[in-house]
Amino acid sequence: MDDLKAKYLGQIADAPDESALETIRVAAVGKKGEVALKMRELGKMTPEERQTAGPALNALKDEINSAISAKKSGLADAALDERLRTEWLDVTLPSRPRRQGTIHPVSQVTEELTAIFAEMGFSVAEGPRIDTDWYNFDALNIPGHHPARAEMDTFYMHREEGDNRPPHVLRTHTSPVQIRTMEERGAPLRIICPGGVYRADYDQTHTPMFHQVEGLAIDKDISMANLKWVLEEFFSAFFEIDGIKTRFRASHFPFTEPSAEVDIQCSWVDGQLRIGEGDGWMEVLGSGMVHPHVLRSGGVDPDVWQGFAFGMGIDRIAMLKYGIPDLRAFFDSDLRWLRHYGFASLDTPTLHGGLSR
Ligand code: 2NL
Repeated sequence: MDDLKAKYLGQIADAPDESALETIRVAAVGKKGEVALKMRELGKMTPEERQTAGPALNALKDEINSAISAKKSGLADAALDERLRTEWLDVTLPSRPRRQGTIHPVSQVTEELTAIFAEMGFSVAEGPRIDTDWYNFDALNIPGHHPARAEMDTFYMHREEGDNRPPHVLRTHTSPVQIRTMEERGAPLRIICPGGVYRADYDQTHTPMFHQVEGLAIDKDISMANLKWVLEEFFSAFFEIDGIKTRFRASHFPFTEPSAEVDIQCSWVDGQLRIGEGDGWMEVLGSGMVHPHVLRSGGVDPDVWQGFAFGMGIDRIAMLKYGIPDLRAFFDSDLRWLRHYGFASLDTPTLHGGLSR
C-alpha cells in the first residue's frame, strides 16, 4: 500500500497538465482503479486484517484525491501566472479611426431658419407626410378640377378595388400641416412648417422628394407690410447680410389673395452669384394673404382674422447660401462632397454660428 501511495503521489507531482491528472485519477481511484481493486480483496481477508486495511485504503483514496485537487489548482495558478506574464494590453495606444458623419446641409439650414423664425415668435408645427387629398388640396381652395391638382405631379396611395377610404397622397407641400394646426390651435397663430414634400418630377432642378418651409401668421391686423418685414428680416439673418432688399411681384396661388412672388436682391460677378447686393433679382418664394376659404377650412373666421402665408424651398436656399450647383447632389452624394462645401463633422458645433447679423 505504501508502494501504491508513493507511485501515485509521485505521478501527481509530475503531471504536466489537467488531462494527465485525469488519467492518473482514473487509474488510481476510478471505479476500476487500483484502489478499488484492492478494496475488492478486503473480502478475502480475515476480520483483523480487514480492520486495518479498510480504513487505510480509504485514507489512501482521500489522500490521492486531495493531492489531485491541490495539483489541479496549482496548475491553474501557474497557467494564470503565465498568461499574466505574457499577455498585456497597451492602454496608451490610439483608438482605431472611426468614420465620422457630417450634418446634412438641408438639416443645418432647417435648424438655422427655425432659430431665425423663433426669434420672431414663430414656432415649428409638424404633421403627417401622407395626408388626405382634402387636407392637401380642397382645404387649400384647390378643387378637384383645378389644374394645380394635376400640375403638382401628385403621388397617390394605392387603393384596392372597393376600398372607399378617402384618397391619400404624399403631401405636395407642407400647407396641410398649417390647416391642421389652425384646426387644433385656432387664431392668433404664428407657425412655420418645415419638412419633406413629394412631387413626381426628376431633373437637374427637381427631385421627387424635397424640402419646403411654409410660414403662417394670423391675427386681427396682419398685413402684407408685416410679411415684407418678416421676410427681409429672415433673409438678412439667413444670408448674414444687413438690409437685404426684397421685390414683390403680383402672382396667383389658389390659397392666397392677393398673391406675390418674392425676389431677393443679388448680382452676378464673374459668373458668381452674390446675394444681397447689386440690382439683380433672384426669385426665392411665393406668398400672399391667406384666402378666406382657406381660413374657413382651418376653422378660423375670416370676418375676424386675417393672415399672411409664404412657402419656399429649403433645398434651394441651402444651395444659394452654400454655393451648391446641383440639387441632386443633396440626395445622391457622399461625405467627400459635403466636406468640399465645408460641412463639418457632427461633433464640431456649427449650428447657430452663422446667425449673427
Ligand atoms: C411657392 C408657393 C406658397 C403658401 C405657399 C399657404 C398656406 C396656407 C394658406 C395660404 Cl395654410 N398659403 N402657403 C402661400 C403662398 C405661396 O408657396 O412657390 N412655394 C415654393
